[in-house]
Amino acid sequence: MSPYYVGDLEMSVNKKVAIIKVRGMHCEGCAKSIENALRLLDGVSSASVEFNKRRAIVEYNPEITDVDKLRQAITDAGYDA
Ligand SMILES: [Cu+2]
Repeated sequence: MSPYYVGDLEMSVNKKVAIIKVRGMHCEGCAKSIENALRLLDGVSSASVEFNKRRAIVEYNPEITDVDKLRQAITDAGYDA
């Protein structure tokens, strides 16, 4: 079995993508600050917040963190999630 295949398999087990509705954003700056807050969390590999669609898309490792913690980071930043 090639090392590439093993890595690919593990990635699919340890990676999930959450789509979280966010309320209270007023501009792109709000979206950026939420992105920054999410990226600081352990277990988050990428975060992108779409101001126009009022949502956050977060790639995370479910063995390290969970959606409740992602939402908590958004509310801690001052928004509703
Ligand atoms: Cu703003």
